[in-house]
Amino acid sequence: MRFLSEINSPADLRQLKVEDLQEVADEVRQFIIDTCSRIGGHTGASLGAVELAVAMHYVFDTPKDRLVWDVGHQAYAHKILTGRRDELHTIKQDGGLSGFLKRDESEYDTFGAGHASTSISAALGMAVARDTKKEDFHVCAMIGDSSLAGGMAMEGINQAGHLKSRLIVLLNDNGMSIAPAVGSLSGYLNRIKEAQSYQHIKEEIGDALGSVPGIGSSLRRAAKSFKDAIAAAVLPGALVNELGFKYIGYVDGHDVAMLVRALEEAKKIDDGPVIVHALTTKGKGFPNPEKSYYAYHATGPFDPKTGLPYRSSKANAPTYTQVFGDTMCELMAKDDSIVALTAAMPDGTGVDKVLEKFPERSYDVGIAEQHAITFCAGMACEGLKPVAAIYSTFLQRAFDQVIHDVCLQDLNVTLAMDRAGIVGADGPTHHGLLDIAYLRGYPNIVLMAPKDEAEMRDMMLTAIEHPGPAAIRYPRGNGFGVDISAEPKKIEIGKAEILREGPDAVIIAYGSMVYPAIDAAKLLEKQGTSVTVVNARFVKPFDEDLILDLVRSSQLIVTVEEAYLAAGFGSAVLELLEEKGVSDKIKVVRMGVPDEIVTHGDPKKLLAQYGLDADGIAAAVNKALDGQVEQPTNTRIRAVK
Ligand SMILES: Cc1ncc(C[n+]2csc(CCOP(=O)(O)OP(=O)(O)O)c2C)c(N)n1
Repeated sequence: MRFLSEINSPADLRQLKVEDLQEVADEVRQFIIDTCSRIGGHTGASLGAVELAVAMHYVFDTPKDRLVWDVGHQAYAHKILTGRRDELHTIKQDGGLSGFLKRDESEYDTFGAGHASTSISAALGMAVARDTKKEDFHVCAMIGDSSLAGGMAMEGINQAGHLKSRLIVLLNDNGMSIAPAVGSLSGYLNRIKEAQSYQHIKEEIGDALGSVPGIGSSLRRAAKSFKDAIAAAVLPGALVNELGFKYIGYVDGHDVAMLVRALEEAKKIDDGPVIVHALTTKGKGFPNPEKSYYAYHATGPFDPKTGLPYRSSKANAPTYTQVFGDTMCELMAKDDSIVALTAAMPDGTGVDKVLEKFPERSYDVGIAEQHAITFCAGMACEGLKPVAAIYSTFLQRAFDQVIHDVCLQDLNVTLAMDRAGIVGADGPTHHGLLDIAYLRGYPNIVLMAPKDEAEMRDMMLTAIEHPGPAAIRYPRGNGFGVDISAEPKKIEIGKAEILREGPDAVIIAYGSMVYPAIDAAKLLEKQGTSVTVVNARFVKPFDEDLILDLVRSSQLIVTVEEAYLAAGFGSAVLELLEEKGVSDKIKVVRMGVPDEIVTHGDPKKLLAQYGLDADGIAAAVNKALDGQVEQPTNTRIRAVK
């Protein structure tokens, strides 16, 4: 590495000549490939944004000038150039760098990210603060073409054009989301590209004709007016003329010198926002990218020569996501009013299979969770049975749509909330720990969580056949390998299931915590303590009768959930006891995630840290039975009299 080993901050980069920057980019790219081939990561997304990061840190006086990255999954080059090169190998691992942007990780991470489409609003806020405080620095938002289509980005653009703020938006246009980009904005960007290519051809023809004596100049004039017509109609288009943005582009997003020129031009524009349109290739430089068109957005470890994944020990059990996709296909084959939907995560949610099998009844709406839910509500109004498969964390975006458009109107929309719980490496922005809390407080919705993949199939049918809103939460990763060959059958809504009985205590577990609760019961049995284990199945409506029965017959209830304790499943139990005037009759210990940010890392270790595994549950039962109400700091188990 001729340059990279000497670059410890962007100031070092800025000492170099423009002519050297392409080589710097090559070195950064190789560094990313070497690192990600060992540990995995958002490889393809980051490889596509290498030159953008080099050019931005070269042109802008960072950290005084503010770079705001959208999502942040493509910012590995930014991390490398801002003093984190030697730590890149720790990314997404216990105690290591975050996979996204984090304000307390670096002064160059001006705005935390992980969810899409936030950069323009945040950058505009910084630009307005700068102007209000009469300061002087540049603000540049870096956003991908699919994130640009997110509602929030559009709202930011709308206000930026109106305020005429000095703001630069660098568009990283690779035509891809995780899957191929969808929607009419993507079509619009393609038309800009096509029109410009055509224009270049025309320009060349015009120049050639101009050199032909006699006839050349008139044809050249014609070519030029044709070019102008296209430019007026397509090039500046809505963004420039209607929304108050200037436009520079497109530029080759892998040509650092060209990017530097474009960004220098953008810096000169001081009377309003400007968009610099850079064309990039996702996974640029990834070995053998043609093997899979989107598998390299994020990868596991791979062979740096062939790009092929290293074989990992494959679990036998299918993932919940796979079971969801297969079950949707089964159910949709029998009922043609069922419709499937994903918001830019076809692969991550299992909807890819459905899109393939039922293209006329399945939709990828792009990064548009809010629209997705109201779109489902509209379909439900007309008698369809939409199923929206959205990660728990991303559904947070659509909270009001779930409440106002779906629940208030009691519409038959099923929310399939994948990645509910602690997701691990992606960390705080991606943990799905809030869905119980944010959905439990409003009428009409049925909330459920399966103990395993077979029960998930039953719950899917139950939710779809339920005439009102219903949500199912299920975790990231593999099921338990239970038999899933039986036809899905409906479960009685609001009925819990007793899995084993014992007189000493009751563990009521919700969803992913049921099997660990059973294992805890087995551990306790060996120690001479015999407990009842209940698979709660529903948090709303709740099996009130069963819980009140258990209150009468036991001395201790331990509730366990993979979610925040506040407003969670355990809270629902406490509320019931209080409402029925029996809260003084039994001790309740709630196990879940306390009021703190859960970091990134190995999910098993993180769960253990909060006592959410068999050992932790058994320990909590023992402590509570021993009358110890003192909370260990790591588990924050609360005893309530
Ligand atoms: C609100 C939200 N929904 C979904 C995602 C999952 N997600 C992460 S990156 C990504 C694709 C982003 O595409 P684009 O903005 O074009 O950037 P690229 O990865 O192509 O560089 C998606 C859908 C997210 N981070 N946030």
